Amino acid sequence: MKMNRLAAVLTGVSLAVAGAGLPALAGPQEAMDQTDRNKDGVIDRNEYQARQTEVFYMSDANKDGALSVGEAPGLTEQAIRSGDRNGDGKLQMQEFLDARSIDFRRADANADGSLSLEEVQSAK
Ligand SMILES: [Ca+2]
Ligand SMILES: [Ca+2]
Ligand SMILES: [Ca+2]
Repeated sequence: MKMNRLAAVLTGVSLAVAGAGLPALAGPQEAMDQTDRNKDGVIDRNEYQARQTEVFYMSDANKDGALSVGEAPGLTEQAIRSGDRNGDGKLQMQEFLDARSIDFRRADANADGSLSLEEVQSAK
């Protein structure tokens, strides 16, 4: 199964802390399984945000309430800069969630406010 960025983000792989018990590789189906809490087959905004909140706490290794470079694989300076609005070089929870909600909108191809497995699969 091909891995894409959205699936990686949802499963925490791209922002995973080593040893957090996450699979080394995850695909869209795993992303759905971990995120679709009410098991209706789609990820709505609340589910998405709840999952991102978990990923944030999992990734915040030093527990300072922000994600900094190197705290998780894939958390590059560039990745942080794109969401860092207050310019402190870290992603606070709100900055992180806002950046992720752009991913959600981008992935929601038919703009119905939820992500189907297909949309997660074809997300870039
Ligand atoms: Ca759901
Ligand atoms: Ca941190
Ligand atoms: Ca910041």
